[in-house]
Amino acid sequence: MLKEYDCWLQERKVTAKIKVPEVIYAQKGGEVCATAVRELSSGINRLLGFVPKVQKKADLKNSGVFLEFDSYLKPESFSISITENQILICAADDNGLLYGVFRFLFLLAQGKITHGLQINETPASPLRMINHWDNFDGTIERGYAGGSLFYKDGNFDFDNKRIEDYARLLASTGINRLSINNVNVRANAKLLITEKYLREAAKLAAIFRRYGIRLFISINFGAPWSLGKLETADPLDERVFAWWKERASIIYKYIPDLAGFLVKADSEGEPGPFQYERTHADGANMLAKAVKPFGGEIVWRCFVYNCQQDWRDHSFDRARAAYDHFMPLDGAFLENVILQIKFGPYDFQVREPVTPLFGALLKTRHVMELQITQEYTGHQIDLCFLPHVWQDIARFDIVNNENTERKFRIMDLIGKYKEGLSNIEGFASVVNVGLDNNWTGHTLAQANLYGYGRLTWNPQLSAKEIAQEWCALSFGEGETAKKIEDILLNSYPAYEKYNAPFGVCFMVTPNSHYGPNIEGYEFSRWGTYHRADANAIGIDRTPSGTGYTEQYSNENAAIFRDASRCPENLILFFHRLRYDFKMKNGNTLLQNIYDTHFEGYDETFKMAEDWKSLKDSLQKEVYESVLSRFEMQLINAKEWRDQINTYFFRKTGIPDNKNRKIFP
Ligand code: GCV
Repeated sequence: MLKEYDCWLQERKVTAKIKVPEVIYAQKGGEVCATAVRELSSGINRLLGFVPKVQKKADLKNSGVFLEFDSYLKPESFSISITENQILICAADDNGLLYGVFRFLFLLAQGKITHGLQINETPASPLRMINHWDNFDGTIERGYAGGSLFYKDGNFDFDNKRIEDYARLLASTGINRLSINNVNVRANAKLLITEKYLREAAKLAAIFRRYGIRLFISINFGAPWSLGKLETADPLDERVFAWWKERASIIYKYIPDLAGFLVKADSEGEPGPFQYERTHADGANMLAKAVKPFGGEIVWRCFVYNCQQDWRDHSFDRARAAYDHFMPLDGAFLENVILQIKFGPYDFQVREPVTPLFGALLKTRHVMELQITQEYTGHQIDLCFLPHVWQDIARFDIVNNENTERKFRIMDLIGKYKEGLSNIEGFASVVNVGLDNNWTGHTLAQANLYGYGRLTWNPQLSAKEIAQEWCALSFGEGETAKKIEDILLNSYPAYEKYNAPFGVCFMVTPNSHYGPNIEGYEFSRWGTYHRADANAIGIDRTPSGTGYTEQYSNENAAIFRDASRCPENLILFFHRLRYDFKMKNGNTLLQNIYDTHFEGYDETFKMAEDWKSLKDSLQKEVYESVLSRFEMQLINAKEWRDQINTYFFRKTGIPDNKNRKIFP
């Protein structure tokens, strides 16, 4: 029986392929090591039905499960060795032991613990971070799974047990950092860095600490004037620095291991250094100096663009913004500043190219920002298995040089920053959880949270591998799990097809970002246009247009600027094309638009039917709650299909060559 609340840490009796010893020998470590021992003991009980004894003193001759420290291993790494009568989990530090324990339990649950097994794992990314966009009033910006786990009515309000269960879920996939409040720091959230709220924040930090997760606080760059009664927040004003320094010393009294501050500055109305004609390096470095004595870091977002654009002005291209703002600053940031860059140049669209800043920034630490919450990918009403999106991103080759064997794919570069190949240190992602009993609204959206953690740990994992693991852990082995795996893997292609194929982006309802509104953003200030007319669609981003293609490495620029070489799933991002443009399958662009939208709906219909075929093998509540989401998704997919097809039929007057129904 799936307990939705337990996600991938289900209680299930498995038949182990080896005899798991009944004694755990645990070396003395810190708080996180104690958690590892508890998790191991309760995990064995959950899966094998007995509670092992825990002993401190290890006799290596005995049979037992041994948790050992091994200083030769890298930070947060672990090894697992299974011999005749012993299970050895080794790590250099507490976090490593906890991750080793969870991996052992995952493998046990999947029947993969066998004699002679030897595993060594090191996380690819040192920084594996979750961002909460939770507001103090209890709402969550872009949240689709109920209210905030942390706040209500302007105050902290959390259930310790629930937070602990959440920390356990995150740690089990390897998450080690978490920001607790929305990057839009408004209303009471500005006061989070004052004594009034820090006491409560410290309690939250204490729970996450036990699971090896350190917190970030999102701060408002304007705080020195909005809270501090200074008339300025100018980063080069000594009084402003002194204010932040004092603030930091107070904050760190409450949370001594705070990871640092997360900052959204000069973006969508948030204050920032531009107001004082200072650079983002000036802003970030001033804060970095303030937190440095306490070991803190500044995570500074690169989502900086002009959101007051005039749609009439074709010369300005929002896609260029992150690179144009931050590339000139490469090397200007202090060592405890990390830039957080959205994966694409726009904003978490269903398909956009990887931003050219990755690979270009060589002297600045940075992480890639993803979005687990489904802002543009169906609001956790529509099923969209995001590891599929992320897999494509991870496979992006920043150099793409055909003349060399060497690959410079994102997934190979993550964590290699010390080798001077890239400075990508890991990932941050906006999370998809809330107070709903199943955490994520759509039960199958739990796979996205799980998948994000796994991918930050090992970006080489494919969407299929992640789907397989998650299904086995959540639904057990067998036919049902296999069918759900197929449904997950079919979901992103279907969603992309009825939503915005060929990288066209933003045909979505303004503000809510659910459902179609094809010209919703066409005449707005947000800079996200497709400019469809009777003959053509898309933005020319080649040198004859906005020149965005030239921000990429030579080889990538050459591919993107040439419509015959550009990947078709991105072709409308880079090119303005006539509807009669011939695609690789021999059909016109217009016919491909019609085809994908019909297919997207049909594939969604098929997913819903596949789900219905599982009725007798699933527990009623799970079956019905997911079915009701599929019913809503079908309505949405139909709207997308019909509105888009009608829109282009009306523009062009050209019918579908297969004579399917397009409404006039
Ligand atoms: C937190 C998009 C979203 C906003 C979000 C912003 C950001 O514009 O729609 O809700 O604000 O991104 O990432 O800062």
